[in-house]
Amino acid sequence: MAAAISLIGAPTDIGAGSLGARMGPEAMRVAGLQAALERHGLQVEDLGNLAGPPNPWQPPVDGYRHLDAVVAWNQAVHDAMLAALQRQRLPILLGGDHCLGLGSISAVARHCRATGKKLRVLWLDAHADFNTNSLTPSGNIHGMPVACLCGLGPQALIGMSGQVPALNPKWIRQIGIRSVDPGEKRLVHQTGLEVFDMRYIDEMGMRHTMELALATLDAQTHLHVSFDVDFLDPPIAPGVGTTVPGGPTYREAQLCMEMIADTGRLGSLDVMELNPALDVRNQTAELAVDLIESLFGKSTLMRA
Ligand code: HAR
Ligand code: MN
Ligand code: MN
Ligand code: MN
Repeated sequence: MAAAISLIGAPTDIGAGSLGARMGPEAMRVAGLQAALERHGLQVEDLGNLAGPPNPWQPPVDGYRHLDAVVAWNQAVHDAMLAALQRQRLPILLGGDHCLGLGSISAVARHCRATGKKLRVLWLDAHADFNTNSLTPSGNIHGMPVACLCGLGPQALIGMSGQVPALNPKWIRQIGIRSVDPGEKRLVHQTGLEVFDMRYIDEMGMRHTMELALATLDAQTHLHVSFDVDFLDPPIAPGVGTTVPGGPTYREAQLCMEMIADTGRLGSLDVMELNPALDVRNQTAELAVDLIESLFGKSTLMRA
């Protein structure tokens, strides 16, 4: 995991149900992300922020809020992530709301096809993000990116990787899930998504969960982690728009990140949904930085 890192900011809340995730990239920088990674000997460049349309805060049209603007932001994210991957960098997308996971993972899927790599996507989230325009209760596209990546969604979004679907559902593991809408739940089952929900983590523990989620990786696997900060238990991570009680504790989240680091296969990362307008003294951004350090191999005892 000596890969050099590129930070890419995507300052928008275009797909969200509350405003503020547009400030997420700056909060991560203020919390010292780049310096923290550099302290672990990693080489880090900050590519600054992408540009895109403003958030017009409109009601849904045909079950989507802001579809055109969501497409524009995702195209910018796709292009920046792909360019970084093509330079052999390990890109970290700083969101921004989780609709941008679509552009990010579409770029990763395209890169893996071009380089003959296998792809595994870990979706760390309280939500399955598997709605469609007919199932969504809100029209917010941050509730839809996983469905779009599996080919269920509007043409402008599902085709972004150059192939539909961008992902085989078998490549995805969802972890921490505890809020799924009724129609969304049926579609998750129909599609056969592998979901390690909070019930599973309660019963089996984070260690066993991660052993299964990371099973069958090999030297040819590109591991992408899409980290929605609302994955975490709300008392330790209040700075998100859609908190759901009963998420992983600090220790469980650390173990999750450490076990991913141990694979040595991490190839790209999204850090999404951080909303500084709802945070308390930037604590959620600071926690995210702490967890990202673990994801890149910080461990309690120094390795020689
Ligand atoms: N399921 C709800 C909806 O689709 C809430 C989705 C919230 N999503 C995020 N990202 N915050 O996971 O509207
Ligand atoms: Mn590569
Ligand atoms: Mn999400
Ligand atoms: Mn979520």
